Amino acid sequence: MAIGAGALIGLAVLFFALRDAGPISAHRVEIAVDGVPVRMSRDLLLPAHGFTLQVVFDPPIDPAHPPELVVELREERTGLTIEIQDRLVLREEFATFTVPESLGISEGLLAVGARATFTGGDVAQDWRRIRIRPFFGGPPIGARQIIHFDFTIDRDGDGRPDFEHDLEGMGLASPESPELVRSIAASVAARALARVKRAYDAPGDPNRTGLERDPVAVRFQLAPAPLESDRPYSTRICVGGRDPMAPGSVGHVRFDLGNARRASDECVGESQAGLFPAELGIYRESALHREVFAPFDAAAGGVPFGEGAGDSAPGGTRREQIERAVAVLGDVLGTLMAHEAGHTLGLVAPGKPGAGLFGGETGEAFAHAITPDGEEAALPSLMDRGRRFSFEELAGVGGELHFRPLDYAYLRDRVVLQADKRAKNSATPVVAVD
Ligand SMILES: [Ca+2]
Ligand SMILES: [Ca+2]
Repeated sequence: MAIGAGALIGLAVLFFALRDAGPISAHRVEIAVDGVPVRMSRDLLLPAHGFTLQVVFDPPIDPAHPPELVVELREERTGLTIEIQDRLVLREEFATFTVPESLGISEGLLAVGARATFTGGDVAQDWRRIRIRPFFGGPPIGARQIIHFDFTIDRDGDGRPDFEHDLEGMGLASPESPELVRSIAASVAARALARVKRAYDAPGDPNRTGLERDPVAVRFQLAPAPLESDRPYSTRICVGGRDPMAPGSVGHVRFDLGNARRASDECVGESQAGLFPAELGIYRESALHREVFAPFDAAAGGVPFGEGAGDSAPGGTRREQIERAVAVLGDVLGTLMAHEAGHTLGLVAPGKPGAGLFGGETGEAFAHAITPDGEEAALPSLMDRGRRFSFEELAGVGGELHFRPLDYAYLRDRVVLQADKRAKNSATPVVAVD
């Protein structure tokens, strides 16, 4: 009964609001948070500051002739009302505002109203309620997290990085020349790291901050943290070799809900984890994989790099082929590294907001992105289930994979996961995810 009455009152308020606005407007506005589609952001919990608020225009506007726009925030508990007008950043499709700490918003329900008055007197408005919650124990990412991708792991104990052996196995460097292997390994690692950094410094402003850049505050590096004081914030993920317990897995790490463990070593211990480039052969049916690696693959009639005629010459076809192979392998590995790093940072929390972030709860979908309907999204994103991706998608053919705006908002400490649910989830065993 109470719910029914609430809904009726809500409808009445909306009805009068629409009637007050006069004739039906040709323009619509919708309030959104963190650039997340409204359908996915409905039950999100937000921190007291740092999140972004949008007024989305339908149809888009001409920023040279913007509507008169008023956004009002009202704390339901205290009645505190704040009007925002001049601090809105205007784009064609939306106006946006990052809520600063200085606004002093406190925990509880926040009513947000937006009214746009267009030239000619047309008015469009929207309002919604937002739930503000504190971060218990601090935000999940914070400011000091480091992820160290270690390409020097030597699990088989032969005194050489396993990754070098992987490259030889693919024919990308002849075992005859240790110097060549080291140089190719360094090139692939650098290319992969650059790809990871692009994922965490996303183009396209996923959270609609209105800023040129909005990088995640995590340092990604190929060397261990040099300072003792950085160690408590450093996670090591290794690249190289195979996991004998999980043949065919190109990578897996332990999922870390809420980034409860800032310092961790994903390379050693009971459950072996990391990236396993030697398993990329699972994609050998892909046209791109064939095209790129066949020239060096003895099994496909190729010649390992360093053993072919003209391999030591500065230019030529072989040189172009190896550069392309390094680039594709680096981009594929980097995409997988960005995905696994996401798991160690807490993506994607299983369940719906406010406990989860639309992460799957069972099987292969566990801790991977799903839609509010529990399906796989039509367009792939970086935290989809690993086996969904084709080799071409991992390589960024037709556009690189990105984090969903919701996942990015988590990485930027712009959403809060409900603490009581989190405690319950943490009690479940930590499992490795692909
Ligand atoms: Ca080794
Ligand atoms: Ca972690």
